Amino acid sequence: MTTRNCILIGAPMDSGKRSKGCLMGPDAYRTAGLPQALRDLGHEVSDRGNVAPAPFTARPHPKLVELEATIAWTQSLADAAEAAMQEGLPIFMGGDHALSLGSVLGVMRHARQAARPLFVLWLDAHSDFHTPETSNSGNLHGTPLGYVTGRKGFDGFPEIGTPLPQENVAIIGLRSVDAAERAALQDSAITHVDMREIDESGIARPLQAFLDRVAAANGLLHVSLDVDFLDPAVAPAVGTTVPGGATVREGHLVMEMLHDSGLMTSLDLVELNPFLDERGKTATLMVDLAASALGRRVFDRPNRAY
Ligand code: 6HN
Ligand code: MN
Ligand code: MN
Ligand code: MN
Repeated sequence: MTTRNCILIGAPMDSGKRSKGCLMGPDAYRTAGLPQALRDLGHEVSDRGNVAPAPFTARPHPKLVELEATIAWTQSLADAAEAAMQEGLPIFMGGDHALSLGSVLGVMRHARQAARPLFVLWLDAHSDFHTPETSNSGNLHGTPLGYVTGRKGFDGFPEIGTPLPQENVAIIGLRSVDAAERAALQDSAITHVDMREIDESGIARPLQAFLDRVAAANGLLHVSLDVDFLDPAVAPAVGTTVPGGATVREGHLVMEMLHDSGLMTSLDLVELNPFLDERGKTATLMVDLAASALGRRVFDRPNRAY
């Protein structure tokens, strides 16, 4: 198995939505044993501690939640992502999904320098394709795919340069998409796979088709794993639970296929809210999924009771 240089980056970002608790995520991943799980697989692992937002001044906004904080996090996380990409495989321990505004931006900058196309796999119940204008909730964790693909209305955020092509994005696990997002998504070239499709034909086929495209283009692959991709029965520690999500095995199969492909170059673990967890079971499952993405095989898994 290829040894990877895993760079763990804590991103205790909690500004992407009203309900709080994701700031405890990085320490929950550490407590659940993420660094050791990856070392046990033979990887180099360095935990770089937690990133902090760039300095900012908070101002009230009629609709958007913690806009200035979110912009400040986007700046610092983009820099952290860009730097870590030169050294190895960054794993962002979130933090809510607004952290991907920064992590994906930093990875885009790296891909540009490396002259490689970037692909993004979004594992989520939601499409996170809003803009600050289309969002009904004002929660910016619902916007990162809108931002990185170049949708308008992200005033005050860092310039993204050339947008991520919609063709290079696949969202898998969908079961809660707002009307404005649905219209934009259907008009887009983003690959979107909902739970109905997964129920009928399985998760492996659309994933493999996407991975084949990444491989054919010699692309970099950023994976963004939202806790709510998983069914709330097995992963309750998230503020945006939607019933009918991926099973434990569907989650692991995705991660195992990612490992076998050898294509993943960066990973976000987002939306874990330890305040809502049950005896650490969601944090433990997320650590196990990350381990599968880095080479743990089902046969070798430790005995766990979720
Ligand atoms: N997430 N579409 C809803 C909103 O408020 O814009 C939910 C967003 C969920 C965000 O999955 O990270
Ligand atoms: Mn999300
Ligand atoms: Mn979600
Ligand atoms: Mn479509």
